[in-house]
Amino acid sequence: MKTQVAIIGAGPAGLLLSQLLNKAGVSTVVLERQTREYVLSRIRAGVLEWSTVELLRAAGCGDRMDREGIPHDGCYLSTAHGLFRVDFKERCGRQVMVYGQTEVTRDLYDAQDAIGATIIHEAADVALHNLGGDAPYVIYQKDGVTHRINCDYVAGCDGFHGVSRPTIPASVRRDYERVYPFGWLGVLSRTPPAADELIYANHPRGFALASMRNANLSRYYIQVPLSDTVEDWSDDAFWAELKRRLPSRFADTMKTGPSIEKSIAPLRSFVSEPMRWGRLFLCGDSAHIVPPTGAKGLNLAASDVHYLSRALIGACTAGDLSGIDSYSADALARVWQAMRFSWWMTTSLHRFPDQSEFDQKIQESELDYLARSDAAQTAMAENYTGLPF
Ligand code: RFL
Ligand code: PHB
Repeated sequence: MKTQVAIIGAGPAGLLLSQLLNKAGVSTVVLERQTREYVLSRIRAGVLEWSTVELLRAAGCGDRMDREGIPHDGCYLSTAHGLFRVDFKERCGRQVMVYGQTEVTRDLYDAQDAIGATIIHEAADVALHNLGGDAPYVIYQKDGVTHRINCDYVAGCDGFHGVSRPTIPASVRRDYERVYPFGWLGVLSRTPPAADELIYANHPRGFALASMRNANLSRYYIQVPLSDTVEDWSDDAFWAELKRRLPSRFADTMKTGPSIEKSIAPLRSFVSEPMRWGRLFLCGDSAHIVPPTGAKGLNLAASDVHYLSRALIGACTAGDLSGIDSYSADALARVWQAMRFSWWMTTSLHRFPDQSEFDQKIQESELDYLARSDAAQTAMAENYTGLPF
């Protein structure tokens, strides 16, 4: 088989890249390790920056998001000093869209089906070859048969545990990492959201977040020790702990119900540089991971896709190599801004096991300053709604 761009991974990065390239007349083949059903069953991010919203519209898959997504003008923060709201629209003129990653992925699959794109599922043992030369190729197994795809470029959109990043020699790569000493226990429930907007709560017992998917689907998280397992948390125990950490104004009226998904995710910040090696381009979680506190993971995948789609369209349709030459630097500049913001949200809102009384006072002062200062709220609003790309 021959294609211009072989895309490894059918997560949001791979599917959105494929969609934008196909629309511009660039051929792609997407190789995905899992089944389509598995990809569509993953519950992950829930908040889209406005630039992500606009990119999805430009890709021709924004109609359902525009009908069913919920634009939010701000969010609540709950701290030792009480509850306050940051009004994004007032501070920086922008909003975010609450629309689940599961729905984004479904819309992207539908759009890819509509234009007859090639997505191969259950592709095993994907291996990338000749990336430093002019004629890269990808080998994979499907149903016990070995296949080969010849291509001009390879996009590594295969997430943190994919094959693309490890293909870049260790001597070329530089990895930067921070692992946080706690995880998030997440619950999805068919209940009305606790509030009209998201609530980020800093509490002596640990962080909590009240989020939502729609008028009858809520997503909640609490900070838990890394040693905890899902089996340690019955639904009743989860609701009781969540209510303790949320402001009573919301906790007292909150509707609870059976969990329809429950999982624990570790938190880490990770960046691998560079994001290009020869004809291989890393995109999304394959190159970087953020802790979910700033809601940036999916949005960073979208900004990488923005830079990479423009670069590959220039190279494949006009022989213009300037975009592929600057891709890594362009993407990384924005990645590090989101890293900093996600790290700041995480360190400001969580309880760290080794937090000294001094650290505690500094954290309280940070949040107190945010509560009082227009400038601090503007900085948060600008970063939360997304720096431009
Ligand atoms: P994805 O979504 O991980 O997709 C990568 C795809 O590549 C496939 N793959 C392979 N395919 C072929 N061959 C191989 N060798 C392959 N190895 C892997 C995988 O099956 C998968 O389909 O990466 P992408 O597209 O870069 O998108 C990034 C986002 O998914 C990610 O940033 C966010 O979901 C991060 N994230 C969250 N972000 C938020 O903003 N808020 C959240 O609440 C939130 N929760 C989460 C998350 C990520 C999680 N992961 C990765 C474990 C919860 C979890 C559990
Ligand atoms: C979610 O709804 O899953 C969500 C929202 C905001 C975050 C993280 C996760 O910061």
